[in-house]
This record gives sequence, C-alpha cells and structure tokens, in this order.
Amino acid sequence: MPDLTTRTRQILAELGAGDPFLVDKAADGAADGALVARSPIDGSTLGRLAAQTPDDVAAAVTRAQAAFEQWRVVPAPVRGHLVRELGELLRENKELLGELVSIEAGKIRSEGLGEVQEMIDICEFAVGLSRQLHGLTIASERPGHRMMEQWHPLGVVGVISAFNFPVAVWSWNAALALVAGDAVVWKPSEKTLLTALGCQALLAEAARRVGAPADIAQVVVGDAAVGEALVDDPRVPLVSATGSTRMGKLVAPRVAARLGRCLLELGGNNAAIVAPSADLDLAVRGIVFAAVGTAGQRCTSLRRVIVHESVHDQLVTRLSKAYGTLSIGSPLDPATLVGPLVDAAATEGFLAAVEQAQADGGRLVTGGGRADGVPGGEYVVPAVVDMPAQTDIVRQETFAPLLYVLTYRDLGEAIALHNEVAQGLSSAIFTLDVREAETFTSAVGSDCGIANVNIGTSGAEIGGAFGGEKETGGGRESGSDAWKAYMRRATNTINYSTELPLAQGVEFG
Ligand code: UN1
Repeated sequence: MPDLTTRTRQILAELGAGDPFLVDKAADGAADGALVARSPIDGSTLGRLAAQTPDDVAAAVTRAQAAFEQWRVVPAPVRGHLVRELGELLRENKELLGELVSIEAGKIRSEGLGEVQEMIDICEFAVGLSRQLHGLTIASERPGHRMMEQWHPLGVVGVISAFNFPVAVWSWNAALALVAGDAVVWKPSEKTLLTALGCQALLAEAARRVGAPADIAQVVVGDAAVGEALVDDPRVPLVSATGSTRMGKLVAPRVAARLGRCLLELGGNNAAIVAPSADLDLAVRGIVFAAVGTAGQRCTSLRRVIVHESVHDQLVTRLSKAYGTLSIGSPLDPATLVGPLVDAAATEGFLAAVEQAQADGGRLVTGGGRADGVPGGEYVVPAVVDMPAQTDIVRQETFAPLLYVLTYRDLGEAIALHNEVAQGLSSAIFTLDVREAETFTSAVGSDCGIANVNIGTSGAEIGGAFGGEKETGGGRESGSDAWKAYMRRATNTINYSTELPLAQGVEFG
C-alpha cells in the first residue's frame, strides 16, 4: 500500500486531474501562501496548491458568464446530456473518488462511496428534470388572453461547500444548475481541495465529450478572500453556501447588500424523540448511526435524544453498550466505524463541550476523550452525556460525535424541548403510536425542514428537498422542486384578441 500522498496523486492522475495547481515540493506549512492539503487520517501533507486571488475569481466569473450565454440557449433536455455524462463518469470512478473522499475528509470507505452514490443519484434526478422544468398555465381574467409562466436560466451560480460532504453537496448544486442552464463557480472548503479538483476533472471530461462550453463549471481555491470575491460579485445572481451558521451570517448580508439571492444550508442541532412505545432495537441502531456516523460531522448528525422517562434508563444502558462496540481508527480499515475528526480544532471543540456539559450537571455515560492507541490524526471516543436540562452547550452545534440525552414526561414537553434551539434542520421521532407520529410531523410538531418517523436524522435521500429553517438558513437543495432556486420565473400574459381590456376592470380613456 503506497503512502497517502503517493496514493492521492495516483488517484488524481487517474481522475484526469494531474494537475495545474499542485506545487510539487511537499514541504510542510504554507509559508509562501500556498494552500496545504492534508489527510485527517494521520495529518500527513497530501500536496500544496497555489492559492487563487480575488482577481482570479473575477476572471473565472467573466469566463463563466460567457459560457452561460452559450449554455442558456441549449435546450434543457440537451443540457441534460452533460449531467448524464457526469453521472456515467462518476459511476466508472466511484471507487477512486470515494477513496479520495476517505483520504481527504476522513470518512470510512462505505461513507466515502455512499457520498459518490449520492452524486450519481442527483445526476439521474437532474437528467429526468431536464425534461420537466415545467411552468404553469394560468387562467386569465381577461377575454382573449392567456397567462403562463416560464422558467429561464438564471446566470452564474456561486457554490461554497464544506469539508464534510466535499463532493455530494457540490453535485446537488451543479447537477441542478447545469440542467437549469446556469454556469457554476465553486469554492470548495480549504480542507478538501483535492476532491474538488477530482470532481472538476470529471466534469471537464463530461463537457468535452458532449461539447458543452469548457468554462460552464469552474473551481476557485483559496482562503476567505476568494470566497468573499465570489459572494460580492454582482454577476453572480445566486450564492449557494453550505457550512456553519457563522459562515452563513457572514455570507447572507453581503449577498443581500447587492440584492442577490442566497441558498443557505447551515448548522443543525438535530434531535430524536424516543417515545414509550418505541421499538428500542430500531431506535438504538438509528441513533448510533445518526450520532456516530461520519464521526458526528454531518449537518444532519444527531446531537440530542429526548427520551420518555419510562424508557430512559433502558435506552441509555443500550446506547452505552452499543457505543462500547464501536471500532475507532483509520477510515481505510474496513473494520472501522468511527474515523477521525477533520482537524485539531474539531477535537478541541469536542473535548471542551464534553467538559462544559459535565460542568452543567451532565453525567458522562460513555466516551468523551481522545482515542488511545490510534496513531496520528484526530481520533476521539464518541460520547453520550445524560443532561439534567437543555443548557447552553446543548443548544450549540458541536461538530463531533457528542450526543446529549434529555428526558421528558409528555409529548408536548418533548416537542417544546425539541424546537427550543436556534437551528432547524433535521429531526426524528421513534414511536409506534400513530397519533404521536402524526403530531410530530404536523404543523405543531417538529419545526425542522426534515422530520422523520422511525429513522434517524441523517442520511436523507436526494429525492426530497434538503435543508432547514431558522439558523439553518431556509434553503432547499437537491430533490423535489429545489431546482426552482436555480432559475428565474417569467410570468407572461399574451393577448390574442383585438381588444385591450385592463385587469381589475380599470377603464382608461
Ligand atoms: C451535510 O452534512 O451537509 O442527509 C449533508 C444526509 C446526507 C447529506 C448531509 N444525505 O446526511
């Protein structure tokens, strides 16, 4: 098995990204302003990339704008060919790209592959959509008139993505934007630059094969200044940003200041209610995957369990037992279930939150420290903390495998606790009681964008609209009618009569 750096370069070469950005000397540090790609598996340097500048972003947007002007007149079903080809290339390269996701983001192999599958799924969805960008026909109040709406391409879409879904979230945006007739300029997380270059290489190949404009999708890499240049560019009508609420609060006012549109997919503080009637075997499995999968680094990861007092002790005992069997280590080892956190700051955040929860009166049920015996990398032992109340630390999103347990007496109290946080992404209830399930998913139940019954909070399929309310930012991506965010709607009234009646019965002259 070659070392991670060598393997990464092999993968990038095989994906066709053998690569204008890579600076060859693998020296550590970024003294000359270069970006350093690292693996959270062992902290090793995978490569160094020359950072781009705000001027480079402006040039990329100029090229994207020109590509958009060609692309918007290509019929939508023909635009679908580009995304179909991308989906084919992703199928062919699923193993390679999945491995690169594992190396660069630290996901276990199955989750790295799952992320690429999510890309393939959205490509299929978008290809179908390319023949279904439907507008309405609307009855006019005037004789001899017809009203309709059309959906037109919007322009250059800026995509800002996070480290934890380094490839799938780009594909949700890119696949829809491309069939919608838009161009895409993508700023990936500084922590996952190489997977972005891999995706870009596949997209460029797909564009070459179908004869789409080469600049229709581009990547810009760099620090916050590069992101800001994209966010502030008035030629970018839509900025789709995924990441922390803190990031969203920086992006949204800047885009609003130029009256652009934002599609925000920000933090979650996702909870599951476990009712007295819950199938506890199922609940434990659902909770453990949602809380511990991806080492707790999904925006949909489960952070809070709100359990009925009658099943509290039983559930906590079972969770503790299940957590005791988790194998922690290199995500490339097929036996591993819990890989590393992305960097040292993430570990610090985890350890500080565990400590704060205990200071608030929480009882550490299991885990909570650094993992012993795992060489290199940021490995922690997933934690469960039984809390006496929903204190400040519980209301915050700690991006790590840390699960708080809260107790309730009646469903109203559980729903109140559930909704009493600033975030509103994903949620679940485990119950066999149809009244409870329906109440939870009703208007007076969960206030989240995603509300599930008898499954966990994470691992949504692409067919539904994905996103959430409150500090999660309100955006919806991927399935359902999320495509509408990537297009502009024109309402057309057509008069085929010889008269000119005015609406609302107005007489003029
Ligand atoms: C994210 O963490 O930003 O529902 C996206 C899920 C995945 C997507 C997560 N399909 O967990």
